[in-house]
Amino acid sequence: MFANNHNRFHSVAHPSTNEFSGFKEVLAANRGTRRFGKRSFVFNRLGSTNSYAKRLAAKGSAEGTLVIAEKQTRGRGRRGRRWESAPGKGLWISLILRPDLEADKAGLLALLAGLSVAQTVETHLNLSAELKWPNDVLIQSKKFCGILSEAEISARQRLAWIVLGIGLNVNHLLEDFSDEIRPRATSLAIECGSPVSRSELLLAFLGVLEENYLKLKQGGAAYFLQQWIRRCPTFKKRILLRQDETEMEGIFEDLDAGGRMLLRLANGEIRRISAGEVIIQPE
Ligand code: BT5
Repeated sequence: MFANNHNRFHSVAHPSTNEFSGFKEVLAANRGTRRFGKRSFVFNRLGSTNSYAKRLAAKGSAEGTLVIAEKQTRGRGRRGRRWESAPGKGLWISLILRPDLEADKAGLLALLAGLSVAQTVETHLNLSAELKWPNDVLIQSKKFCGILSEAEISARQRLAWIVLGIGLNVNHLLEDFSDEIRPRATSLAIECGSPVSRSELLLAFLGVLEENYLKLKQGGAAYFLQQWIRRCPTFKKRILLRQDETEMEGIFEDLDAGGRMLLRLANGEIRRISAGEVIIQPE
């Protein structure tokens, strides 16, 4: 579906500058999804697509509403961390879902988004992606995608809505990343060796995510967790998990039905973890 010519990329200084992004037109012509991206808000520049989508969700916007920006000035990671969102290089998107699931299933949807990114780049770009709990998608240990999910919980402890924010480095060259993240970041163009059409990638991803989401709602959680685990190099391995100021070492034993990590500590105790940072993988 996409060009995969290893020689071409290096002869093009800034591969994305000539690309017609036209997300609005591309989304309007999309026939590949039933609901995802049918309503869209397209910006040249926005603080954060997640912040905007959360406001839309709170005002009642429909499931499948998509917010996308060419550039974010305040792109966010988890816990207020910064997400680098260079103009015209990536896909900076947020999708509103109204899954009517128990609140403790929110983590599952973030895992599903990461899995869908991995499956999209495998199928459409022939790349192998790795998943890092809870929300990173990597290629050969370098991060090209992060997921930020933010939800509103109803009084009945169900998900009133959830915004899935997906940041995907597509046409970055290494010099487009800050010194701070350059050693640990990559883009799809770097990995393919040629530029990648962001609009084709967007449509492909929305199709995969919608199909996965519908299957999940029909009771397919166990299957998705298996698919997620298959792509996770630290599964069943010894890891170091950081939560705020504390660190725990243990074996990444399993995922529960809500996407939480079951971490087996040295004394045999199993901890159920819903947030944290896998920081090293000592052998
Ligand atoms: C994430 O946070 O990985 C979630 C990122 C979600 C971004 C999307 S873009 C669309 C939507 N709108 C938003 O405002 N956000 C979402 P976390 O796990 O906390 O990782 C953040 C860390 O990743 C930073 O502290 C950096 O070390 C690193 N980082 C920042 N920008 C990056 C990039 N473009 N590529 C790779 N790594 C990056």
